[in-house]
Amino acid sequence: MKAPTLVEKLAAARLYGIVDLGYLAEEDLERATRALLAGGVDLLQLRAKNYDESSSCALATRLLPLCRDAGVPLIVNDFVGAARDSGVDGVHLGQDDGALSEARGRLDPGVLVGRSTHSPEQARAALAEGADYIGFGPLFPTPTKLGRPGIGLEDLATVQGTVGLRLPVFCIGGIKPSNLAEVLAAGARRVVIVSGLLQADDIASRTREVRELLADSG
Ligand code: TZP
Ligand code: MG
Repeated sequence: MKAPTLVEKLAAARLYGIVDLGYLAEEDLERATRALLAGGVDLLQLRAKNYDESSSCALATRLLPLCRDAGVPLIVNDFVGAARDSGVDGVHLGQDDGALSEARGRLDPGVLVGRSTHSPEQARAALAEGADYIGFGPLFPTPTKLGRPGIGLEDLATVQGTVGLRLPVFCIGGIKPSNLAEVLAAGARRVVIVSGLLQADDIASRTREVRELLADSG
């Protein structure tokens, strides 16, 4: 059987994991990456908030072979140049990280460009701007993104039922195995989980547990 393309992998993705150096020591990066991949994340992001572009690029270069072996797309947060120079599969940009068209112009064709969104308006704007996927949240307040209020679950079904028909919407922010059912019942189809996976004693089994909950939800 032919291997799925990047676009097909994105379209099928339900669980997006992040190796976040706010939670992991640099020397634990490969161990955590292997565990998330073994547990079955569909996409993986490198999030290295206190690192500059060239350090992020070096970290991405370390992780890329692991992700390639697993057939899981690797996405770099914040830095278009790091994504380009490391040859990963995508870049993830926040609201203040510049125009998506500018990012796309600096990347090879087909490289994914994702956008963080915090409201239905921003979700619609990201669609209009040509994002390949969006993050939508934080649904709940979270120590991973301090200072940002939770936006709650009220708008989720509308965003999933509109923007979500045109591009993948990954709900994010404070999602744990314990509240995943509530998030899915509110209309989420796909989720990003950071601390809920990385803070587990056994990251791979926590990831498997979440995968099963997602699969059970249809
Ligand atoms: N963007 C919106 S919420 C968030 C990001 C990066 C952090 C999500 O982390 P967690 O630990 O799953 O709440
Ligand atoms: Mg950013």
